[in-house]
Amino acid sequence: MTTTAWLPHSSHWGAFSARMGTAGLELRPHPADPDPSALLHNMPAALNHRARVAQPMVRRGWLERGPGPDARRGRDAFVALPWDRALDLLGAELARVRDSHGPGAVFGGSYGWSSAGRFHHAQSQVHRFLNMALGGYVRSVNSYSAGASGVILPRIVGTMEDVARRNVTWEAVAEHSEILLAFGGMALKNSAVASGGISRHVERGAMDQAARRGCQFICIGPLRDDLPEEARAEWWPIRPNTDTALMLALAHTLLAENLHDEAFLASHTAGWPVLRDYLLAAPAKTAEWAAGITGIDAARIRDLARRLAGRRSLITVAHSLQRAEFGEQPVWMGLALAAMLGQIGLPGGGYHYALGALGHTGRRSVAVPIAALPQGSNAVRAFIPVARIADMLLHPGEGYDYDGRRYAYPDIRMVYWAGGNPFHHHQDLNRLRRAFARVDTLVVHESAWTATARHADIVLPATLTMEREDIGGAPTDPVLIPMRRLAEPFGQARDDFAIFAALAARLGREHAFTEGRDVQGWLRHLYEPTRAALAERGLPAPDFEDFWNGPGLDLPFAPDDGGILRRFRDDPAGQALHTPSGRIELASEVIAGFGYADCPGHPAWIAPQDVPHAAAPLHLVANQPATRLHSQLDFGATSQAAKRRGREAMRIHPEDAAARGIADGDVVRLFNARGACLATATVSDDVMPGVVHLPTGAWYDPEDAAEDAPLCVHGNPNVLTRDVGTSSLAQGCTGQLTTVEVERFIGNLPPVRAFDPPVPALAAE
Ligand SMILES: Nc1nc2c(c(=O)[nH]1)N[C@H]1C(S)=C(S)[C@@H](COP(=O)(O)OP(=O)(O)OC[C@H]3O[C@@H](n4cnc5c(=O)[nH]c(N)nc54)[C@H](O)[C@@H]3O)O[C@H]1N2
Ligand SMILES: Nc1nc2c(c(=O)[nH]1)N[C@H]1C(S)=C(S)[C@@H](COP(=O)(O)OP(=O)(O)OC[C@H]3O[C@@H](n4cnc5c(=O)[nH]c(N)nc54)[C@H](O)[C@@H]3O)O[C@H]1N2
Ligand SMILES: [Mo]
Repeated sequence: MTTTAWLPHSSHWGAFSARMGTAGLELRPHPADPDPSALLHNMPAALNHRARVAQPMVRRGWLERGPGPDARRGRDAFVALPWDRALDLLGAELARVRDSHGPGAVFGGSYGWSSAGRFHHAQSQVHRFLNMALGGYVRSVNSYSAGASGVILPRIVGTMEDVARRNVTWEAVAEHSEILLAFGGMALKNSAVASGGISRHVERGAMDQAARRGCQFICIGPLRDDLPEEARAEWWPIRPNTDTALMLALAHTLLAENLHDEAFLASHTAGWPVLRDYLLAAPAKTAEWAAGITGIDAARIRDLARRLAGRRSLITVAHSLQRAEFGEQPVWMGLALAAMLGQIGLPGGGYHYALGALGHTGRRSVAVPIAALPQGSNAVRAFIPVARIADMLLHPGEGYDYDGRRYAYPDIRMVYWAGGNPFHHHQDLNRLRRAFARVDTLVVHESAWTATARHADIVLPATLTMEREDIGGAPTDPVLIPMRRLAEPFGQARDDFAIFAALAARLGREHAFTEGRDVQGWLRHLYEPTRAALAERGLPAPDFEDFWNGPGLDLPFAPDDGGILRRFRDDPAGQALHTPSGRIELASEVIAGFGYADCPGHPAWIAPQDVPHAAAPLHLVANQPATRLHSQLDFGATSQAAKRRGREAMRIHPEDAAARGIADGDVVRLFNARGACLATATVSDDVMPGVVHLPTGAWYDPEDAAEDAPLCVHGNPNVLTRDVGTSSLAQGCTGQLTTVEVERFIGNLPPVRAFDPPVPALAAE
């Protein structure tokens, strides 16, 4: 298919238009985008890459011996089958599990980002299918992004939506903020991405404008580049996972020097006396106390507290801080610090959880509804906190604590994944392999041979957005994009919708799943609420044909009104928060009542267990990658250009490199008690001493698949991270940080095979 016209399309990293030239796909960013993302360049390679899944494949052991636990998952050969045969086998297996164990034996949590179009959104498709055609599934709650904060924030201030989205906007930062204390920074690489799409990347410009006006940006974190140059920031390196101690010391100084806003604390918060007593109780949370924990000089801590007081200050806490042991604490203490400063609810001031973590934050909200596929209702009640998947599979029936209650893990026989990559997102991947070995059947829809696909029993090839028609949009972006098809499907790839419709037919539930609509029928149906709402407001509301043939439809924004925090500030009694006290809770009787030692009733310093020690003397920061979205399109041009010698680049401080005889460009081995991976060293003082930085997203590539804890030769840090919850409260993911040792790799360098498809076995019969 070659087209001469430029057709609109979209992705999580930006709206664009494209045409198929003779040399392949040509892309240009949305014309309104002031700062397009380089992640766009990952896309052209995807259309015909050898890593694509070309046809349905079934694992040989499963085909020969039938469903059942099998430690050969991830090491076995695959057999190509025609679509009808593969769908018949899968339909029969779904019916078997449902009939002999019930739908509660199917785990369909299927966590993952999927792709930008709203109809073909694979998460929504798989959930709808399992609800409509199977009678439900065990789901997952919360996210890897905000596992701890998603649970604690509603108990102490408001929902994620209120605190991380409809809060301080970038316009308000540009105009009003005077000092912005960013715990974990606000790296532009992160705000480049927004689920559902983004037409304008505004963060660089907003920080530039604020800094020019005189706003002081302070980046608290282990990496210098967690704030962009345009912010002209001070960089304060901090020992990882000690931010709560710094926050407590800032609070202590404010209190000791009477710089805190006693009136705001009295009118808008509950529990201040509890927190105040904790600040003063032995050991007093003084700057000297925190200096020993954080590695930051006590005099500088005091000075920072004085600089924050009496000005329009904004405290931001990145998601990353809570993706760590006791991750609830910095989220809570950051809020408490902002409450003491008394700026919450003022333009450009107060507390914005996760500002800049994504391109959804700091934005205004679109005032009309955006297409979303209805998922139906789930008849199965059982769920797990999302990052407890390996625990669930390894320990069926065992009890665990979560958010004030005791639950038992369900007994899962079948796992169904579409639109996510657990071998990207989960921690301690060697443990995850053992967990997946326990199930009867693992099904994956994928466009490429990710490690998850390689560990599956049934792999069904899915189209990319570029190979289908969809509607792109996000509730924080002012353009709805007709995502036109840019290329024919690769090999025999099918849309997830088509796969589920065919399976639903085999289960006698086709009409319930499709409602009699084809893709175009669904797009029209899902477009209608947006059109009707536009018409109701007297705005241009084209019919579907005109929308489909146009460049993208402009959507109105709701006003920038500061959200619930502004309303609460202005009228604390009339616009009370949905917390037990109706106020910001600096201490929570409810949380105290749970009696959790790992999450007490007020923000507290709890010393982490995973700290550097003789066998693992360095902190590892395993954060979001700058060159791709998670693991998506790791084979693309931008992602590949940043690798060195084919491996992921690991940054190390010159002192730590010298102590280990490591030179820039050396291949290194990172290891700890859980696993090991290779990477290539970049020696740089943009990372603080004592810390190495290896982003996530390099496809897991075990050297010898027969071993229990094989070396990943490509650089996936999740072979090293710990599969442990944040606390009994939220049980969130703690993958951001762990401890490792690093050494120069000597010996024969094993090749990277992550992008080579598995060698097909001959058909079994
Ligand atoms: N160590 C560590 N680990 C982390 C984190 C960390 O900070 N440190 N961060 C965590 C966070 S915040 C997140 S959100 C997760 C992200 O984890 P995931 O969301 O699971 O990662 P992705 O790589 O985006 O996985 C999406 C998968 O869906 C596939 N896909 C895309 N479109 C389609 C489609 O239309 N159909 C089908 N069938 N498949 C499709 C892609 O090919 C890809 O394999 O990772 C978490 N893991
Ligand atoms: N390019 C790109 N952008 C993305 C994503 C992606 O995969 N690629 N993923 C998106 C998703 S799903 C999410 S949830 C967000 C995640 O947003 P975040 O979780 O905030 O992003 P990270 O890059 O993992 O972490 C931000 C920074 O926190 C710092 N940090 C780590 N530990 C500590 C600590 O203990 N203290 C302090 N002060 N700082 C620390 C690290 O230096 C890191 O660079 O990013 C989104 N944006
Ligand atoms: Mo995330």
